[in-house]
Amino acid sequence: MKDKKQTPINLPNGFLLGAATSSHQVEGNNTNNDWWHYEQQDRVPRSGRGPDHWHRYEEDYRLAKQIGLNAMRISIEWSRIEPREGKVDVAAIAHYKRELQYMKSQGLTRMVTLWHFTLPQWFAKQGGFAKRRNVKHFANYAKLIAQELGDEIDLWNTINEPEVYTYMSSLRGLWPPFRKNPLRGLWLFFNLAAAHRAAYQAIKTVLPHAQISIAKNNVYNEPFRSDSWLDRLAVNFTDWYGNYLFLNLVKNQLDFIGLNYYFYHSLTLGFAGLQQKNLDGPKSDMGWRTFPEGIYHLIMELHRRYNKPIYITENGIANARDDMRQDFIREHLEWCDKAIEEGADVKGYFYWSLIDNYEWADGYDRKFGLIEINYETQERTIRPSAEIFKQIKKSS
Ligand code: IFM
Repeated sequence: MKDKKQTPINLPNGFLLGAATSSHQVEGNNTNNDWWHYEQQDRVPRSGRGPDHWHRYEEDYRLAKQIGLNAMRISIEWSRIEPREGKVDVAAIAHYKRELQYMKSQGLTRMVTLWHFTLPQWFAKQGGFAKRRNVKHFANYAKLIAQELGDEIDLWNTINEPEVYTYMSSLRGLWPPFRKNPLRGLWLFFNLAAAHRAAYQAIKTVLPHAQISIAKNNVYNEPFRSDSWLDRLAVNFTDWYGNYLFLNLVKNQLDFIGLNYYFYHSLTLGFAGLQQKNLDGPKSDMGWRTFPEGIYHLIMELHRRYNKPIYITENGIANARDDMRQDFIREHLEWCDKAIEEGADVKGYFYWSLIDNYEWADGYDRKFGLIEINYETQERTIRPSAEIFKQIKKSS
């Protein structure tokens, strides 16, 4: 790797440098979804008012612009739009329209995710995405958003991290609805693919030129022993089901690829089964090993397999001390730059996250934000690491 601090990053003209958030993690008081429901039972930490982005989005987007970003990825909260089955809340639609228009006024390109883990409670009660017959509700919602807000959306994600959701909700049972049931997980996985396809068609009937994808979490897997056929088998198998199976199910309904990158695994297969090794090295406050080079390999593999434009829809680090974030971002962007030089059509990078937020079962303890939130006073403070975006703009 070249000297990190000296290397100019040559991002192409029009490259989107942005940050991401999701509705339940930042808005506060999303009282009509399944997470909120379980939060009141203390099955997961309470999200409460959180960073109150619902009322403070103007300040947050002004800060986004101030730190040098030109794009934002947000999600729309389905349970606000349709708090009860078939009942559309026009005030919520009007709110998102104002928010999206405000983003534009700040020079921010708008990528919107339709579903980021939280289900309207009425939909969850009917079995959520685990029931194939429910997919139509999601397609109806997608069509409604296309009709009502389509003019204000530049890039679309239907769903976020389908395999993470499947794993956490139905294989590990740590997220709502806390079912540890592999068969349910299997249905969920395939139904989420069907939900994406149906939503894609629904949006296109309204907006034929809409650019639509999903945000897919891919893990960079390496064999622990490169000369071991068993370790290579472990990697090939894990790549197949974890990284590419879902993408293959929806590849004809993707106008670009959205890549979320957080994880590097060094795998070995032996008498003890499948294991992760090489766990030493820099780690985030989540305990996740950081490995910037992995983003390059994942991009090149996506480029080879699908040959479509790629956006990094998420990449970020929980780092309360803010002593790793700047190098983390710089190094990931350097590896993106290398992938671009080698022919991959990478069009944008969204850091997770713009502001500190609700990290699901980990609550508010994890600090991913470029902007620190004081949850008592709601004061926003730009972290020193956010300076990186201005430096990159100057050097590109
Ligand atoms: O906070 C999450 C987000 O909701 C989905 N992608 C990973 C982030 C960090 O864990």
